[in-house]
Amino acid sequence: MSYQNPDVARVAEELMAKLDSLPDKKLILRDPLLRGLFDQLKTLPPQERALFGKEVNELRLKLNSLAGDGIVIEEQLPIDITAPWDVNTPVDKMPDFFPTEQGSIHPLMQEIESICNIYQRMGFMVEESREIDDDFHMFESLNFPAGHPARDDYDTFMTDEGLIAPAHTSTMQNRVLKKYKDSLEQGEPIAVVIPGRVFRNEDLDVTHEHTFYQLEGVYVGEGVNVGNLIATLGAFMNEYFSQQLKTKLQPFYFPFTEPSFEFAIERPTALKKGNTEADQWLELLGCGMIHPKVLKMADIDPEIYTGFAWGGGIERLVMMKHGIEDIRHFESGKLEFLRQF
Ligand code: FA5
Repeated sequence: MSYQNPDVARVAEELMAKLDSLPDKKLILRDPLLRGLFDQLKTLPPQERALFGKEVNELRLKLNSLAGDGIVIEEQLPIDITAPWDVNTPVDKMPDFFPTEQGSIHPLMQEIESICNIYQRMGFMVEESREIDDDFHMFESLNFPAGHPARDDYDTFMTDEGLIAPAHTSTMQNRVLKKYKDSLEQGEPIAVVIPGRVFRNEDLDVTHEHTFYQLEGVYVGEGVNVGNLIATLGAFMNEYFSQQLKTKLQPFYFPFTEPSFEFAIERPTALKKGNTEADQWLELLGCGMIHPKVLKMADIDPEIYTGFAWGGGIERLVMMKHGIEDIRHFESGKLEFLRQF
């Protein structure tokens, strides 16, 4: 057997040479050289650990079988040293679990569940987003051709190979349109919401994070119009904030919707401020009628079907509901913040 790691290869060679000279071959399993490899494993960065660990384990198994069948290794060596215990750990040495009553679901996850629950009751399916994507889904499928200036508005993180950490959940639009195209053609409108984690190269402040959650919504059918968009979002907001709120649209620009809007709601009572126009309204999300080119990219005929889409920041919505003043609390891990939920 040859080992890729030079340290494992050297120790393997030395231990093999030693094996024959030992009065009791089982002693090879206690050799400090072998133990040294396991100590070394603990110091390695995670990306090197897997291969190194595999090779050290292979060497141990080989020595075990050379030392004779049926050997019971009294002082067991770990199988996965990154785990807090392993299959060989005696019951009385197992670590204690924290009692479950000391843990809780993160407030964002609780809210995502309740947001999705409202949309499900409105007839929407919930689909999962993804955390690595490509140029086609981030830009091309959303009507940002190469060189389109609006590409610069999304400060994306990209690998050298061109993979992209999605900067918005709109990357999922093409996928859900294609997935539900057949049922659309059988008369069933496409109604999907997609919560997901997104990433942007941002200057951070109380309302801007580099990693945050969005909720995308897509609705497509025959004769769908802006009135349906306003009614759908308005119904959601009333349910989420448990009160009847006025809503308004103001013109905006996204390459993948035409016309495009920003959707604002009247400030819920708990967040009422002064009396100026700016104090009355909260802008919550981007939305619009799905651009015909986006439908065509999914082989949906825009002459027959129309639809709307929207995408909003989940943290900002939750901040408004609970009066949270700084978005950075969510990922801070601070217990005094988390225990309030
Ligand atoms: C978009 O991301 C569009 N994809 C929205 C959309 C979807 C439009 C479908 C039309 C159709 P925008 O960049 O404005 O748009 O972000 C949408 C929302 O994400 C914002 O309204 C805000 O609530 C939230 N958001 C944006 N940047 C941040 C950030 N850095 N930190 C926290 N929330 C953010």
